Amino acid sequence: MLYLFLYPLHTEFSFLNVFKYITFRTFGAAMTSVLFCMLLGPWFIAYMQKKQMKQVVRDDGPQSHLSKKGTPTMGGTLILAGVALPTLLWGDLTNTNVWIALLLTLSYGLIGFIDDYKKVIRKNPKGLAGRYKLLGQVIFAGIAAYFIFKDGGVATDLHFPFFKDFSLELGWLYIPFAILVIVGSSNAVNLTDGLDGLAVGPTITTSVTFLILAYCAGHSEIAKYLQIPHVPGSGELAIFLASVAASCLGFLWYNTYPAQVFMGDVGALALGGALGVVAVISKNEILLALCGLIFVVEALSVMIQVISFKTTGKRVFKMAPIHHHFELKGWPEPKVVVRFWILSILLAIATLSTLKLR
Ligand code: 57M
Repeated sequence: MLYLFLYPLHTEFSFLNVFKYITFRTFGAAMTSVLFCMLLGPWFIAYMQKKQMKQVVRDDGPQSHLSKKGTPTMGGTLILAGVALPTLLWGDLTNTNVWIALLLTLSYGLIGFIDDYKKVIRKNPKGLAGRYKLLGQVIFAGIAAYFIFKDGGVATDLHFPFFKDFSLELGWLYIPFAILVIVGSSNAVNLTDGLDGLAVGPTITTSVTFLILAYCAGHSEIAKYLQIPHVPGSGELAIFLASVAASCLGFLWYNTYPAQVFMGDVGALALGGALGVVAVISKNEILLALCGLIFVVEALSVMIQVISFKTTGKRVFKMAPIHHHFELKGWPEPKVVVRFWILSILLAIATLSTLKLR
């Protein structure tokens, strides 16, 4: 909004020329988001407490989790406001990719909100039935994928890190592939969100990494120099991703151990969807699996556990998702979380290093 209103005035006031630069607006969006979440956090937590929006904790989980009963939840609404408002304020609102990323994120937030609402307010422990959740995710991802290829100007070939001259032309199959990436990412982040700060940390490292990747893909000269696909307009996603990372950082202030608030499905499904959709738009789907390997491993641990239990009657992990396995092995919760963060930072460095290793 500031870009649309203030940049045209640069002919009269030359200092307004600064609004042209994505880097300046990225910084502005990040500062707005982090301050928004940090300053409104205490009010939000008190409000959720007053309205009895408290987490119901399953009693078949690790014993240490029983003390978390009553923690205010649905903090994702604060995160999403901290993403949407700064993106609208600092982003170029004529950019289709920004709208696709933002609306997909908010639509996934809506699915999560309905789920949380049923669990927390209606006291229905099952929440929104899994099949309706998945159906909603597939429909919204399908709409996003359609617009990415129709209006976003994104090609339908799949690129692989390390191989600069090789790409796989998927044609219309790119649409189901994009849906798989977005829905898979959303559910993987949701499964990861089971310890204080566990999902938020890798979401910050992944969104900062994708901020750099999207900026590079959107800049014709940098993309040419790095020999990565050039996606016109994807640089503007840096503003959206800065808002995601900074909003999560502000939220982490309150979500770190011992958490004063959980994000709920409204946050987890939306953040995972956000990472998935920017990976598709910036043509970095494979790199999302590397950068977000923590999320992939969490989801795989559930699949392995379920398949093993159904076929052999035996469990591979003490409990899935895998973070519960380490908890039950006796690692204190903050140790599991910080070690997963360390791995996520290393994965982000590995992801960025692929930019030069081609
Ligand atoms: C949601 N939700 C947390 C909070 C958060 C198929 C099965 C593996 C599914 C899985 C599942 O339901 N996962 C998705 C995980 C819950 O947190 C809420 O949910 C939101 C995210 N969607 O924002 O609102 C609990 O997680 C803890 N938590 C924190 N700090 C945080 O910052 O400590 C969350 C955020 C909270 C709190 O305790 O109450 C959750 O885990 O329920 N199911 C499971 O994860 C369950 N695993 C399981 O059943 N494993 C089985 C098989 C079938 C794979 C096995 O290993 O044999 C575990 N979860 C729990 N208890 N709570 C085990 C039992």
